[in-house]
Amino acid sequence: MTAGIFLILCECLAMSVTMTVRAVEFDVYILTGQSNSLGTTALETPFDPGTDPADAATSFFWSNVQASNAVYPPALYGDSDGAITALQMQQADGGANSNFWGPEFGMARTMSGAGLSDILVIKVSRGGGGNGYWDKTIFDGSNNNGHMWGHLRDTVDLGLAAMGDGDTFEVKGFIYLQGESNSAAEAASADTRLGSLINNLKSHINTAYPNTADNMQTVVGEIAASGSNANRIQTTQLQMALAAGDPDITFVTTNDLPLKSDGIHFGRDEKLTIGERFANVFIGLSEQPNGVIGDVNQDGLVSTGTGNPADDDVTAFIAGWQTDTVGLTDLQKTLSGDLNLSGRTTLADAFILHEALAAAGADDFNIALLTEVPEPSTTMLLVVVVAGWLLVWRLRLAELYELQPGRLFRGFRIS
Ligand SMILES: [Ca+2]
Ligand SMILES: [Ca+2]
Repeated sequence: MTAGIFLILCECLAMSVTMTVRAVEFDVYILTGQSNSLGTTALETPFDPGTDPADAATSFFWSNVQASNAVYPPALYGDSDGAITALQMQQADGGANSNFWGPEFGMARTMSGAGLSDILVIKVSRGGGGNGYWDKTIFDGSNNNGHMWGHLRDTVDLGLAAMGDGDTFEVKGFIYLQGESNSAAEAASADTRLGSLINNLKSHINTAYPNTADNMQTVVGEIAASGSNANRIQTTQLQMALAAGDPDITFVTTNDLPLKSDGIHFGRDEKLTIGERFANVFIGLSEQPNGVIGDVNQDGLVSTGTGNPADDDVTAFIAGWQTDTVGLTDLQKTLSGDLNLSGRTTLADAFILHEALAAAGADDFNIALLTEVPEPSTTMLLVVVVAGWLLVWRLRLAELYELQPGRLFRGFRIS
């Protein structure tokens, strides 16, 4: 091989390496609203969200609108310059706020902690502003007066188009935190305008990318100082009523959280907490067990016998025996054998599995398998626990005998 051909081959190889980028399946969450969605940093020290590994792992696209804006396209505080970046604080207002950041941090970190990945947050917030700015009907009549609808639509389009070739996505969530500035007329239509906004956004996304927003769930955050005047009270009541009547909308309360000294903005810790609450709604919606009692590995069946945790629930249960599942999602708890979602995989869970195996006609649970799991130092403790458990078990079986005599003889195999 000549040196020239060798160099060409090397170059081709290098190109193919740089071109082989993993295609990502993004879960997209769209955040909009006024200043508590934008997230102020004035009046507090420290004001930053700190650091977390989830920040670098979260994809982020933003375009935030100035509070004084009255035109479309709007004047911005700043944007991500058309690119998807890692999660980060955003550009300042040149005044009291040295940066902006909102519930996106607590939300992304909580989702990451729950094992969710490939999250793209598209943020389109505004400093202040009543819900008329987000109204498509107003926008269609006067682009300037409805500039946030136009800008939300445009920014979502740009964010979705900024993904890499081959990347795919599903719009999982819409997060709305708006209403402190509603006028009396805007407060009176807080429910219908939010409902229209959700429908218009879904429709717009689905028109460009069919079916990608079909399962979009909406989370509405309770505005700050929600009881402080008649417009805020009405806004909150109507938003709550809208959520109560629609399974795809969830209202998240915030009125237990203190406000900064301005009386209208949430501070650093509260912003993180609100984001965590938003995330928990989405995690709860997307990370539920399948409803089959005893199905540790979540394959839809209660079965045993193969020794492979992928299709043997007993093997999967043994693998998760005594796991501390506090803080995990219900799905993660179940996969760890914590079938009653109590926070630990214990004998109570083994009993549930035993009952489910019996109901499914599968082989009985062999309790001796549990004694093989712990370290030698804990084996004696387990023997004592198991002995007590067997006593409880026999009592339970005796109960069953009175109700269902035939089931006594399914008893518990001890080898
Ligand atoms: Ca199973
Ligand atoms: Ca448990």
